[in-house]
Amino acid sequence: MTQQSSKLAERVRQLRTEIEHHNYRYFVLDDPEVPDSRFDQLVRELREIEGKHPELVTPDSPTQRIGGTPLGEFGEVQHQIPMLSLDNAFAPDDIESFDRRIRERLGEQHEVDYACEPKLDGLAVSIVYREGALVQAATRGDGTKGEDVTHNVRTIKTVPLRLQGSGWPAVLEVRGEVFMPIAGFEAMNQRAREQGDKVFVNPRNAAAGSLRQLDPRITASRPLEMFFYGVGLVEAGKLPVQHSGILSALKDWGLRPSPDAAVRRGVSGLLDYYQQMQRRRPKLRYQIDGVVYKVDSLDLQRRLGFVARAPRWAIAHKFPAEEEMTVVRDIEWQVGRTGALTPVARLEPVFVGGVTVSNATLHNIDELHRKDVRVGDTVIIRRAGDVIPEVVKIIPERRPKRSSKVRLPQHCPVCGSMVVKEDEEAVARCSAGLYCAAQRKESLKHFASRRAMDIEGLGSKLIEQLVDGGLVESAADLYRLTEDKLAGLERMAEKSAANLVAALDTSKKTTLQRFLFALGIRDVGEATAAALAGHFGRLENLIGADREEIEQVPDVGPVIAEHVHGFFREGHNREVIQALRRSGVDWPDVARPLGSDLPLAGKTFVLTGALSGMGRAEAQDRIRELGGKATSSVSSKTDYVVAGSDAGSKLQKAEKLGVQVLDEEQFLRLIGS
Ligand code: 5U1
Repeated sequence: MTQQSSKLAERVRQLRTEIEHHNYRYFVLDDPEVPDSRFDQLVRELREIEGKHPELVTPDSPTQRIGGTPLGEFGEVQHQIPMLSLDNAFAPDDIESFDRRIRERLGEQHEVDYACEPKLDGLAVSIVYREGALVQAATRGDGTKGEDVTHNVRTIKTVPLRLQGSGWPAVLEVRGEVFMPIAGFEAMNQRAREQGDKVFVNPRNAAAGSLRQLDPRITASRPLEMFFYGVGLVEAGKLPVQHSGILSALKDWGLRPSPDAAVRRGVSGLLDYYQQMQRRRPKLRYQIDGVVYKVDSLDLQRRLGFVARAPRWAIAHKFPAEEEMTVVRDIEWQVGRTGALTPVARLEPVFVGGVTVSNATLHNIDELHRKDVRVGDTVIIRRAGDVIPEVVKIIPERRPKRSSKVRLPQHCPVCGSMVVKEDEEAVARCSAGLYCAAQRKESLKHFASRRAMDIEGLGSKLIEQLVDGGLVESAADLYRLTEDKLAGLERMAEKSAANLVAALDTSKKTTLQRFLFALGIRDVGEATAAALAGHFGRLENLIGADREEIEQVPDVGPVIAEHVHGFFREGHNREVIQALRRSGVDWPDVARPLGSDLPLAGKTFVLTGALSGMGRAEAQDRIRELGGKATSSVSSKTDYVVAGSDAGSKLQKAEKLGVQVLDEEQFLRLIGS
């Protein structure tokens, strides 16, 4: 070897070590040391040298994730140690029995320590590292034989091609779950829809479909990740004697375990963990279908052994299914605050996501036609967390013989006025505005809501009674309600009537921002209302402004400006505003110190967890640019907590204090990204 080529070989080694280190910081520790540009520069340099000197390329080089030509078929891999399955539990009683069986078998009086982890809804995969290099990856298959997916697993960026650190066994088989994060799944399906390609039903199917590609370039283009949860074959090396210790060792070697893994003691510890993860489930960036408990001590695991194909020392505690099958009894149209017609499926009641569901949204007519849902269809319903249940898809094979396509009604089902649908809009609307009782009711519900006029005790049911009974037509009528008038309503006690009148009185002292938000102008959310209030300072200035002036407000585009301008040109709206003012609804003028016309002026934010689309510093900068304040601890003065993935105690505190929590998507919308 010439002096120059040995220098190059040394540089290649250095670059690989540095790139692998940065991969580890980024993917495993979630704490990158260098900006992306520096990382890209290192990879570029390595590619350049390898391009000019192919003799220096090795299979474990970070440039070699996508290698070789597409396969004709998958090879078969015999698992040296079978990949077991897990028994399932659903109720707390099942967990008590599991713990009792374990303690009886062990003759143990004391509480047992369990390693707890989320159970990812993905695909179990085994990977073998020899001398620290990834040599084989296989699916679980039937537990004894799987498919060789080495070429595809190599393309997953969170799977290291070489182990980090030191002390790993000469042969180490690791096992874990390959999954697709929800955001990646949705983006991928969106692209597929745009290109007229097949869409995947859920992230699990998408992960399985992506891993079972004969062409690794396709797998490489899919947003797959992997968490590791255990080991199989181990040769020439020692591992810690507790499962939790093994997970720590895997992490040190660059094999990322779930960040939510924890050790808990006894049944109460397990049930506490279950509830904690169930609360977090809707906010996680990936799907889980339960949690897994494993006896932490490997010695106790060995003493407990196996029954059939499942270990006695582990169990999966499943969450209630988020998807279920049921039948559509009817499809009705609901009219919203802005007249939007939403098709709603009335269902045979079904238990899903922990509650009984009998209605599910179909979003809008385009969505309804895309899914082609019809009365009598058997459908899959999804309810995740507190999200409104929705129809995922129909089962075509179960469609009754005679069924007909649902059509958009020509007239509003509530007031009979014409329904209009602009070509470029997905929604169809009732054209009657506030003359439509449905729109009136929804506008009043919005007007009274907590973040608008905050009229305590004026809930949906009561508003419906008031409108149906002819007591209230517009928001101004609310302030003309008296105890006597209210007392005539069904189920209205004297005390409640007095309380409501008092609450109405209290709500009169408000802020311009809240008042503007309460008016329910189309597309004017809280941030836009704040921006308008800050910019114009006084309502009269906004009412008198022309469209161009309104468009000057940060983040107000031509469409919103048109809605705002149009709203105040409408005589009926101005009359209602005057009547409200005459009833005593009032606010201080907005003082305009520097920056107060920015949309987040006066709002305090706390960020917790990781955002997938931007770094924390960038998010904080954006908040400040828009006039808001980014602080680090949650208090009752915090306006919003932005919860990224793996959000921690700040999220819990926000929930306890009733502070509004935004997920990444809501936050991005708020900051206009
Ligand atoms: N998190 C996790 N998922 N999971 C699945 N751990 C885990 N362990 C498993 C399986 C099938 O099996 C071992 C307990 C044998």
